[in-house]
This record gives sequence, C-alpha cells and structure tokens, in this order.
Amino acid sequence: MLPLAGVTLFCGCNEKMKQDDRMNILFIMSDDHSYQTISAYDNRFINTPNIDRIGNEGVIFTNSFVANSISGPSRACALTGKHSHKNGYMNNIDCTFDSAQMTFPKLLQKAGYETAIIGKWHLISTPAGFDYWDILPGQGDYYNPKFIENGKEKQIEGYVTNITTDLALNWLESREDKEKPFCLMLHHKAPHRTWMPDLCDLGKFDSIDFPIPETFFDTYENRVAAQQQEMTISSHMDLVYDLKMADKENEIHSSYLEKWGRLLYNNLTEEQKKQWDAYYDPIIDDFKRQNLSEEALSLWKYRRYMSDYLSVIYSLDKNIGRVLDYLDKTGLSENTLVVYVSDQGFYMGEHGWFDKRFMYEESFRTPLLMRLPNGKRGTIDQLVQNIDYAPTFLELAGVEIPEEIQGKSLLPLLKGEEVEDWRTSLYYHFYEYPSEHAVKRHYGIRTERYKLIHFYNDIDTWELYDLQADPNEMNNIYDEKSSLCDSLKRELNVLRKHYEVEE
Ligand SMILES: [Ca+2]
Repeated sequence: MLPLAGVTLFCGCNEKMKQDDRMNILFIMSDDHSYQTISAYDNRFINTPNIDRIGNEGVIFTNSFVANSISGPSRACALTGKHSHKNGYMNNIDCTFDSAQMTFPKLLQKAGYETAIIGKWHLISTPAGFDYWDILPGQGDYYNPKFIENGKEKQIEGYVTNITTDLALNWLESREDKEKPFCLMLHHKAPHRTWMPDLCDLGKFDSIDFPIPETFFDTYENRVAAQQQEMTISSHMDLVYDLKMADKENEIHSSYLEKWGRLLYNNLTEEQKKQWDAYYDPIIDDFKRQNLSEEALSLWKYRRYMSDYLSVIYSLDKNIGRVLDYLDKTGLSENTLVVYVSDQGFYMGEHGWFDKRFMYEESFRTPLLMRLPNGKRGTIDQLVQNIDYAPTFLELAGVEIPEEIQGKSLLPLLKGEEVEDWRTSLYYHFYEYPSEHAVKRHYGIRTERYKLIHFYNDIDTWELYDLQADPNEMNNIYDEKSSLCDSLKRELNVLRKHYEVEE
C-alpha cells in the first residue's frame, strides 16, 4: 500500500504533501484510573489486554506524574503544557479555564489538523480550538448521559464508556477530508466516582479475594496533613452514593451524599433498574443482615469498592480495544500516535484511602503508555509530567513549541534517541483547599530518590521521604537541620524560580 506516494502525485505540491505526511494523534484520557489497575504496570487486580497493547507495541512510562492531582487542573496542564499557576486553572472550586489562552489543540488546528474532543472536558468554559466537540456536562453521568455537541445538548440512552467510544468512532468514520491529519481527544468519564459498572459487567470481580494493601490501616504517624484528610474508605466512602446501597426500604442512611446516590439509581430506565436490582438487591440484603462495624465494615467497603471499580475498568479496556481494532482495520495504526493516560492516579486502599490530591505516589503518578509507529518499544524511565504532552504533540506535528510552554517534548524519548540533559526533579502544587476530602494545600519536589512536601495555608508542616528505603511513604524523615533537607529545599527553590512561581 502506497497511499502517501499517490497523494504526492495527485497534489503535485510539496506543501500539501508535508501536511499529509504528518502523524495523527489519538489522545485517550480516562478519569481517576490508577496505574495499580493496569496490568502493564501491576497485575495483582485485573488484566487489561487492550491498554497493555498500547504499551507492548510502544512504550510504558515508568515514571509518569502530574503537576496537580485533580481533574480540571490536570486537564488544563495537559492542554497548555504549563503548570497551574501559569494556566490559571488551579482548582475545581472557583476557577474557569480561560479558553482564550494558548493550547495545543488550537496550535494544531491552526497548522491544518482537524481537531476534536469527545467525552469529558470539565473545564467549565466552552472548548476552543476544536473543529468538533461533543462533551459531557460537568462530571457527566454513567447511565443515559447528556452530551453537548458543538453547543447543543442531547441525551443518549446507554452506558457512557460505550457511548463515548461510539461517538469517537463515528467521528473518525465520518470525517470528510481523510487526507487531513487529525488530533482526537477521546476523554472518558470512567472510572470516576461513583464507579457504576456497565450492566453486562456487574459482578465480574466478585469472586476475587483482593489483597488488602499493607498500608490500609495506616494511622498517619508524623504526617499532620494526612491525619486531617477526609478520604478514607472506612469513614468517608458513602454507602449509598459510592457503594450503591440505595435500598428500596429506605433504611440505609449515610451522609449528605445519600440523596445523590438515590438520584443516580432513579435516573436508570426501568429496564436498566431490573438488571441493576438483580445484582445489587441481594448484596444490599446481605449487607443489612451482616450488620457490620469497624474493621469488618471497612474491609467490606474496600471489597465492594474494588469490585465496582474493576468492573468499570473492564468496560473501559474493552472499549479501548474497539478503538485499536478500528485503527488497525482502517490502516490508521500506521500513522497515528496513540496515547493512553489518566488525569491522575488514584488510591486503591493504600493508606486506607480512595481519591487523589496528595503528592504521595499513588495520586502523584499517572499511567502513561504511548505507541508511536516505528518508535521505541519497551519502557521509558525518565521523570515525565503531564505538562509534557502538549510539546510532544506539537513537535510531532512539526509545529514550533511556544516559549511559554514549560513541559518538555517526549518525542526524542519516543524515538529511542539518547537524551542527555533530561530533568532530574519534578515540581508539584495542589491548591484545592478548603474542599471535599480536606487535603491541605501543598507543593513540593520529587527527585529520583527523595520527595519533599510543604503543606501550607492553615497549617505549616514539611514532610520528607526516602522513596528508596520507604516506597510507601510511611516514615517522614523531615529534619530541617539535615543537609539532605537543605539541599532539597535549595533545589525546590531553583524549580520554583525556573517555573516562575510567585512567592
Ligand atoms: Ca480525575
């Protein structure tokens, strides 16, 4: 097959040929997908053959991180290639993404790419820089979700991961000018809270005895901010909202979230309710009968959480398989960079938690797999961050990377080139406090071996971890008189200056 040569002859124009030669970009992002639940990273919980395939036919980043571990801010970092203090979307509470600013889709569109975003957006403002957008309002719903298609609202019956995939495949299939390179952002809602599985996947993981994380009963000694959070499975995971215990007898009562949990159930169609009830009603009855408390209740919640979460991942992985098959079938696999990433990591019971936010490893890290046709295969171990995606896509498209972009292009790494002066440390900053889950504002630095964090605002505490000796970050070794502490603080200041953080 020689499609490119044919195009050259037909166009008779070098400029056009250059454009047609450019690689397509398929940027798949999920929401709150932990690397612990991708078998390419960790095979204790689930097999994800389709997501793994991207890494097996391309690369798996073993040290991939975010700049700010929460949805909107993380997405803003990805779009702009800049840290939160530069792109202005610092938290989900009182920020709106300024769509007038530079983003990689805008620059790609200007350079002749056809651009689209389908699925989760979560940046409040209207998407800009897209020829087509079809987004979930806010967080979106798992069942019978509303979408806003180029400004027009619609509702589609069914399950969100299947529908988002259908919309993406429809868009790819119906593109009028298939000679034009495209950039498609396929951004899934799954597996965001409240982890509602597809009807056909209910109970898929119920027979598995999930290993309890060794830090599940953490008491947060020497970690003041961790003592004050509100994101434990035992106390803060809601029985009705998160764990679907919306009983018909209305006997189970939980927190302020209970009414939302009952509403999620009520939004199912009658047919969906039948299948939902057939699965959850016996679990609800059994839960009532057991009358669990304390440790037994925490472990029951953990198992229910894992079972639902993994069923949602199972569906996500299947749908990613559908997209990869489509790329194969149409020949697009040969000229498309495929990226799989989550907007941040997530806790699967480590430290007793669900959710994200903290600069601790489980939420600071995020899975990242990329498949560049004829690119490197294997693992990439350099420290990379979500501000690196924008310059990567721009360089791949032959678009000049603007000065203001703070991330580094991953393209040389993807091509397997030797890169000498790669970064040796990462800067992180989380701002969303006061807010749900009560994780204090903090910033910090992570080197290959150490992590220094400063929690501030209504507290003022520092933490220091030796990740080599203490990978679970249980032992805060902060001692301001130590030379290690001193050198990390100096390095942190260098980073803050480099990224132009205002004091
Ligand atoms: Ca998220």
